[in-house]
Amino acid sequence: MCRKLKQKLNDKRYIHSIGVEYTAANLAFLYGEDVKRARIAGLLHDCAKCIPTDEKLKKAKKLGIPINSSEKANPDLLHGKLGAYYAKEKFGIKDEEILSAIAYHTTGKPAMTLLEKIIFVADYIEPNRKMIFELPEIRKEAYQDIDKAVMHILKNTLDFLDGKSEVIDVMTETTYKYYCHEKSKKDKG
Ligand code: DGI
Ligand code: FE
Ligand code: FE
Repeated sequence: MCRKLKQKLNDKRYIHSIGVEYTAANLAFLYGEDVKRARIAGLLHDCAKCIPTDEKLKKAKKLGIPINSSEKANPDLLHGKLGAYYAKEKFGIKDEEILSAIAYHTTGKPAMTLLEKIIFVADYIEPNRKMIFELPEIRKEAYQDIDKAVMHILKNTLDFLDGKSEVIDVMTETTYKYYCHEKSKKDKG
């Protein structure tokens, strides 16, 4: 699996994928997720990242993957959904939850499963990531309260995209609102 993945990625992306694999394994130890599934999802999550941008759009169209307006404006966002397709077709992954964790690792989605949250968070905090705003805090939160880390990452991403005047995927926004709402329900008791 590693050799095949290495052919599809540049060195930097491959090293990042190994980092996500091991970080996901650690989070799986802590929260009681299946370690093997976490490792596979972590390793493969970016398997479609290095496809050239215009080809991402072409491939997604050809495969009948639904493309929303933000994905059309920024086809790199499609690497999650395309990655889930390749994980299934080229790497033989049949576990739907692994495929979904790969598909939604960039935007998250409302009511994520534990495995989906682990991949979403591991992608952001893995040790090879260049320094991101508040990353040390988020790394600690990931091991104390994974939902807190999920929210913090979404907030950072939305602020970052806002600052760059980038299109914001409706799913990123929806996920953030969902987790804010969940938190306020929990705080009210
Ligand atoms: O693939 P990685 O770099 O490991 O990480 P990722 O899949 O989380 O992708 C990160 C990039 O995606 C980063 O540049 C921010 C961007 N991104 C995340 N959510 C959105 C987004 N970009 C846009 N335009 N809209 C989003 O909602
Ligand atoms: Fe990614
Ligand atoms: Fe990644």
